[in-house]
Amino acid sequence: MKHAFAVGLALFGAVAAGPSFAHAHGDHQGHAQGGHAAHAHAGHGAQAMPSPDAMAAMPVSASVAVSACWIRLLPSPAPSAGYFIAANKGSETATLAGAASASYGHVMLHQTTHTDGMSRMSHVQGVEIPAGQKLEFKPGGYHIMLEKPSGEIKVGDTVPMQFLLASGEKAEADCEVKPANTLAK
Ligand SMILES: [Cu+2]
Repeated sequence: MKHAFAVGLALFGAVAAGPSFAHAHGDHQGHAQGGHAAHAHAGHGAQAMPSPDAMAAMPVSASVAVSACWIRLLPSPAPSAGYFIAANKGSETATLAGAASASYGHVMLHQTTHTDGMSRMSHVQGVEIPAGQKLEFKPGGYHIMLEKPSGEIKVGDTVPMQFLLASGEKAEADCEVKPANTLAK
């Protein structure tokens, strides 16, 4: 993922350099093509979470903020679920591509869907948050699935969580650990 992050920076560089090369149409096209391919690659790479070091090096988003994060603790080895509100104060759609925490070895974005009275859970690659909108991750809908706790996690603990955006930025929140019978914050 360090690679994908570097590609993201290169893409930014290509876009920033664009106007100065506007007269050289051929070159500009070349940059645009390369940039597009790099972007697609970075998006694909977001399926695998970056290393903790890479995550730590990512800039914090100025437009996307996560709040009201809490975790419904289930006894291990059952996965616990995390819920929160992601607000996009920016002027462009943001895509939440994943989450990570030092307290869990495996964190995935999930969605619960209900069809014909059946409820099922699926892994989602990315969740779009339109400009100016809030998206609530709550029981029965989007959630983060938390597996492989790195130590004992108890009700009342606070778990730091990092949220990866497809832009290569991150948002951070502290999640309050609540009992299994909690229905909403
Ligand atoms: Cu799930």
